[in-house]
Amino acid sequence: MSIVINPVTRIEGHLSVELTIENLGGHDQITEARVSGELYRGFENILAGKPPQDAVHLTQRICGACPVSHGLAASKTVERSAGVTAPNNARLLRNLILGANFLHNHILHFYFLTLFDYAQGPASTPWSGGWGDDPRLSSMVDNLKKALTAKRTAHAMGAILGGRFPHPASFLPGGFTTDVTAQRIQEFQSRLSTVQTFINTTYLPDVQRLAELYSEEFSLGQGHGHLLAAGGFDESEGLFFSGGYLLAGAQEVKTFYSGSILESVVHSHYADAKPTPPRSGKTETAWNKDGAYSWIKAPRYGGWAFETGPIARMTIAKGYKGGVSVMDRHMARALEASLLAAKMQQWLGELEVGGAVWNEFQAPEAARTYALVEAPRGVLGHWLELQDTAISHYQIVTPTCWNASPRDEAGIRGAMEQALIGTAIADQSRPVEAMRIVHSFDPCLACSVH
Ligand code: NFE
Ligand code: MG
Repeated sequence: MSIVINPVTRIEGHLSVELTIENLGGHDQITEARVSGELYRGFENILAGKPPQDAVHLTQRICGACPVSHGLAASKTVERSAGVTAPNNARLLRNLILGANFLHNHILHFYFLTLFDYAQGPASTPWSGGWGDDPRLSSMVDNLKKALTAKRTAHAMGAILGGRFPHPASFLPGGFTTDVTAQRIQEFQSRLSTVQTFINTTYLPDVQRLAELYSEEFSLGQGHGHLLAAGGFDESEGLFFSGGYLLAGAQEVKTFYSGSILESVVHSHYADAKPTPPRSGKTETAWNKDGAYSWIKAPRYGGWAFETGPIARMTIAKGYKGGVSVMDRHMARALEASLLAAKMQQWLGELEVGGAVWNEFQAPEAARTYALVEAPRGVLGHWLELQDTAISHYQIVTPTCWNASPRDEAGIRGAMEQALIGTAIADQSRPVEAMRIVHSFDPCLACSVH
């Protein structure tokens, strides 16, 4: 039989999941899966003809969950068009507001988007109607208010340095607009310490406890198992998270050449074209195209369908030694939050009060550039072309494009589709196993259909 879950709730945006469930070997399991992005946004086309500086603010409006990553990717892409780099203070300020966004995101994801696949929520709207009912997790539900405070505090940290959150106003090609003052550092630092304590004494232990209770989910939702990271958080030399790719079962992280990304549209609602690199790809809608079932394109690298996100960053850059599964995704996300909070304390200490935060930027007549950054959900790329000092071409590939992509020309499923295949479903009227898999990716559909 076929089950359609539409809309998938407790995510950002409009996602539909269609599952074929068959009885094989005496039990019901998922034998086919189609993941669809249900909405078209059109940001890439909106940007055409605009001054490049506008990309920094317009692309942030793709998403309220990860606007910082879009602001950062656009700032870098645009400043590179003029060969300008941001001063050291701006690098640190950018890391700090991106970090604040990661901490906010990861706490929100566990307590508000994931937990109710396992536990019953409070007996009031909007918590009723979930599929979780495990009474052993009631202490985690009791942490909901603390989690809300912690995520709000992380948001406030971003506003202290970003001017406002979400959609910080302080990004600027060539730097950042916030002056570094002792007061701002102190205000950020006191909040960071609060959030860091919450992560280390509540969030991480709660995830570890869930992983103990549901250890079988270290083999749930494994999928292709190929991991991709661009690398992110600039250090004075190198990156805090190094990038690369790791194929399932391989030991060695390989170099990732972003020029080899190809986007397929064979099953997407876009005019037919062969797989194309984003530097020349187009976004031309073709609703009702035969065989199309998603507004998400299908990025591929070397022909593989990669998964990206905290599990990829932690495995590739920080020696996380689990596998790739539902519970590994949650563990990697929580461990990343802890690691990042500690690192942010260090970046804060490196800020120079009163030091320069921007370098002059002037848009060149013509240029072609790109930037890859790490967003909370993984690899984010922006590609820019300028003509007559205006944007003539802009393409974006977001993390959820990788994770929730449809099939490609070779019939290879996207990462989330593949992770669903083979999953045993105990009760077809409540396919909670499928939701646990989908939620473990932290999908953002607003980003994916940009
Ligand atoms: Ni809308 Fe985003 C992140 C980006 S995911 S949340 O993280 O880019 O596709
Ligand atoms: Mg795109």
